[in-house]
Amino acid sequence: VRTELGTGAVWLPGFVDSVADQLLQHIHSLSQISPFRFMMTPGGRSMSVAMTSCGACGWYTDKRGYRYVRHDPMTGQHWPDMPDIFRHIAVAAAKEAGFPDFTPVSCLVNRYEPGAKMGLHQDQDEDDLASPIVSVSLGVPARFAFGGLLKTDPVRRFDLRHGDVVVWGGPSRLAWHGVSPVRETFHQQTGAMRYNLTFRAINLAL
Ligand code: MD5
Ligand code: FE
Repeated sequence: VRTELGTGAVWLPGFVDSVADQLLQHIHSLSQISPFRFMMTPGGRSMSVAMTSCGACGWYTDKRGYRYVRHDPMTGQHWPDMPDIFRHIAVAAAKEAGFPDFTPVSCLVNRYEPGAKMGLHQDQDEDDLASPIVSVSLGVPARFAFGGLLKTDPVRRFDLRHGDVVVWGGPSRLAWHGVSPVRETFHQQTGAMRYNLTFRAINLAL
């Protein structure tokens, strides 16, 4: 199944169902190397979503701003390698959505506990806005808000479930989006948590 949510935004429900347990095991392993942490926005507020990364660089925020960094500031070491199965599912999903040249450089791993949310924002720290972002949802569902290119454009809301993949490319790459507070519920594989993998191509002289 392949549903176009907007121009360039392709929803692949259940795309990773058969490998979801393996993905969760890798999330556990890589979080032993670079732990989940609550980062600080440049405005000085702690995020409610806990994050870590794998791959050649990782998204980071503190008082100095949003950026990609080659080393995990928490450990001083490189971020853990991107597992092969992560890279393979990201490339396959992008291909399925019509982006055959996608090469993920970084995977940001988001962990939502009950009540965690992500306010309306655009992803524009990658300096490669021609490439899509591939996102993989695992665990408890989340209500996702998908807007337009202007912050004031109306948003559509829909639920992202365990195993779903969305490829955000073309004009949707810079659409405003957010995640409503995750409700307290139980998922067999993740307990109360929702995880989201976001695969990104980065073009920065780091
Ligand atoms: C999430 N994460 O569910 C989402 C999935 C983030 C983030 O938003 O920045 O970590 S990625 C959703 C996304 C990316 C790029 C464009 C659009 C959505 N979009 O056009 O709606 O944790
Ligand atoms: Fe985002």
